[in-house]
Amino acid sequence: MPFSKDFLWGGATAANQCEGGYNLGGRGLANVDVVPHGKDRFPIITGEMKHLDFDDQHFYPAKEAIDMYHHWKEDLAMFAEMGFKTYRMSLAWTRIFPKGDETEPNEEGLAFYEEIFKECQRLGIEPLVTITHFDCPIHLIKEYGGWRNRKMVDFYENLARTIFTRFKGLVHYWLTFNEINMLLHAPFMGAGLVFEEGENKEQAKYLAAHHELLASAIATKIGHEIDPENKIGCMLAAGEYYPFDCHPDNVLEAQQQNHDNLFFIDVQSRGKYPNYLLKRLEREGIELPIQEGDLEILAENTVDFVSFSYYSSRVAKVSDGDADKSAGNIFESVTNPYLEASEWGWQIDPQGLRITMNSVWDRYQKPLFVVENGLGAVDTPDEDGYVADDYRIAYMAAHIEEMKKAVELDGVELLGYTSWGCIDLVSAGTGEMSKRYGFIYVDRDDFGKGSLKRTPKKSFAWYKKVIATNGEDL
Ligand code: P53
Repeated sequence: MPFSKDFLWGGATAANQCEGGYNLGGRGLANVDVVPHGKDRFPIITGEMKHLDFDDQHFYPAKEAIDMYHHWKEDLAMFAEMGFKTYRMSLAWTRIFPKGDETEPNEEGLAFYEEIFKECQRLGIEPLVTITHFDCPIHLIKEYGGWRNRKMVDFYENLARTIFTRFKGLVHYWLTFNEINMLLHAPFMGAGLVFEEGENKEQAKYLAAHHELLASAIATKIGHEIDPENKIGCMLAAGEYYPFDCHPDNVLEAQQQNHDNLFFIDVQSRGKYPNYLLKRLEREGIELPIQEGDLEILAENTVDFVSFSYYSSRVAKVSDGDADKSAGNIFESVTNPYLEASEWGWQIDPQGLRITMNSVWDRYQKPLFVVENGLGAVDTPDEDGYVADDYRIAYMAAHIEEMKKAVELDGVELLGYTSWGCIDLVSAGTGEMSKRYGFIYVDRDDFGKGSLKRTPKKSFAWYKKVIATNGEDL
């Protein structure tokens, strides 16, 4: 049997993509609330377009999302019915600190999450909590400029201390920042950055990177002090870069592109900035805002495990124009001629999961956790509202099969697997509802119409069987 009997099977969501209730319970506004659906989304999430308030021209899907704020009990019951051992979710920072710089938390927000965690424990589900999943209080962006400001480290520390204290004993698995390397690709989502005119963007990103890495290490320290039972992990948007071919230029290019993503995890897991990064920043005239004592904090507070999302592998080729670029993702990649793609142009590569797991394991030698994987697809319900999503089952079965090989044949240590968007939710990249990942269909469209009714898809029964057989019967 490849998976241990306490293997953590489950599913994953993020507050900003499912919770809604954006103005309820004393919650403040966050960056993700003001990110609309439609053509302006991309320039906004990449920090190129300043948009920090609502207007009448756009639809804002995160405001209500799938209204888990009011449906969480019924949703958890469905997760329990599938046999989830864990449920990955994130906290909305602005429910707990509405503006972000208060000293005292909002009790209503803390009580909301406490209820959820208690219900999880009652159902035998271990919560896996992402402290920040692409969210940053809008006040901290307007007043302080987001993560380019070192004060953010203190605000995050206050958040971390508050939640570790309050949820002690209810939560044991934590992730500090979702897809921390996304900061380089979608800096408004990843770090609350909006670029000023004429600003050195690279410099701003690496300021933010150092502050987040420091905040992550401080949270790890506090989390361990408050409860030695806490397991605290980092989170990488993974997907190995393959060289386009065996031309050494392309092999080197792939290695360097992998470095650009992995340096964050090198810091969080090995405890120091890698030389390749320090040398490159020095060449480019970018300075890291390292202050006395920072390097010790990073060195002394490394993570307990390494988690990552995996949707696709990527391909690196020394640039000869944009002609063969693969569509549909924030990460640059050229098209891999050996692979099929999803309806959104994400290339499908189950073996890439085994390859990625091996690379990450070889590099860090810490337990891994696959905390996102899945297929975003258009689902068409029949007249009873039932979706026969065989394509999703095929995608997931193939990936779990390869994950099994990484464990059984290669000896990679793996804590668990949580599929992305176990219930349909808003897409982070596009803001659409129609890009669905769930085992549970939610009746809502791209413009907020629909009853919000939840209906199990064919994959619901399939995943239940996968969990019941501990991954034997795919
Ligand atoms: P969507 C790409 C673009 C945006 C977010 O993505 C991404 C990625 C993955 O490489 O990261 C994660 O919704 C993220 C989730 C997100 C999921 O991928 O664009 O952690 O929030 O929903 C899927 O299809």
